[in-house]
Amino acid sequence: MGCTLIIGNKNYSSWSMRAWLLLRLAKMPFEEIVIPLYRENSQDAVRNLGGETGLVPVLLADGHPIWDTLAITETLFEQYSQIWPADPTRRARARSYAGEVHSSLNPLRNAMPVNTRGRNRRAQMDAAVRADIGRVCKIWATAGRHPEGPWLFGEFCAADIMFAPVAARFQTYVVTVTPDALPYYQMLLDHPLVAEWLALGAAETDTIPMFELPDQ
Ligand SMILES: N[C@@H](CCC(=O)N[C@@H](CS)C(=O)NCC(=O)O)C(=O)O
Repeated sequence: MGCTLIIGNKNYSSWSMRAWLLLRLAKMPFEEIVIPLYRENSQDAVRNLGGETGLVPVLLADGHPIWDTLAITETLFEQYSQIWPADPTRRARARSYAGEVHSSLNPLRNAMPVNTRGRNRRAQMDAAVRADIGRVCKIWATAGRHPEGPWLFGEFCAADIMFAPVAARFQTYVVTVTPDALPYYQMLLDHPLVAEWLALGAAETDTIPMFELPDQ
C-alpha cells in the first residue's frame, strides 16, 4: 500500500499524532504533507487533498483518502495485525478504549488544548475535567497486567497510541496523575516513537495563539 499522510502542526495536532504513530508502529513507509492548521485556507487545503471534512489526519492509501483516525486504524490493521491485540476479548476492550477517547473526554480536551512543547500551562479544572482525568488514570492503572509486555494490553498497540496525546496534555498542564497510573504515564511519554513526535513538535516554530494558554 502506498501511503501519504496529511497532518497538521505536530506541536498542536493530537489526531495527527495518533495517525503518525500508527503508521510508524505498522512500519508502513509514508510520505508526509503538513498543513498548518487554523489558517484561513487550512481546511480547503485538506479538502483539496481528499479529506472531505477538512480536518486532519487524512491517509491517502494508494491514493484513496481515509479521513478519520479510527478508520485509518482499522485500515492499517488489515495490513498489520499488531495494531490491535491478537486475543479477541482484549481486542474488543482495546477498541472500546479507543472509541472512548475518540468520542468522549470532551471536557479534558477543551480545557487542555494540545501544545506538546508547552510546560506549566494553566487549565481550567472543573468537576467534568477532573472526572475525565480520573477515568484516564483508572485505565492507565490497568497497564502491565499481561505477560507479553507492560502496555495496556501487553504489547504497545493502538490503544496506547490513543492515549499518547492525553499524556502530552498532562505534561503540558502539569496534571497530577494517580500513583498507580504514574508508571504508565511516564512510560508512554518515553516511548521512542512518542518521544520522536514530541521532539519534532518542539522543533516547529509556528504558533497558534488560541492554544497558547497562560502559565500557572
Ligand atoms: N474525528 C477526527 C478528528 C479530526 C480533528 O478534529 N482534527 C483536528 C486536528 S487534531 C483538525 O483538523 N482541526 C482543524 C480545524 O478544526 O480546522 C479523527 O478522528 O481524525
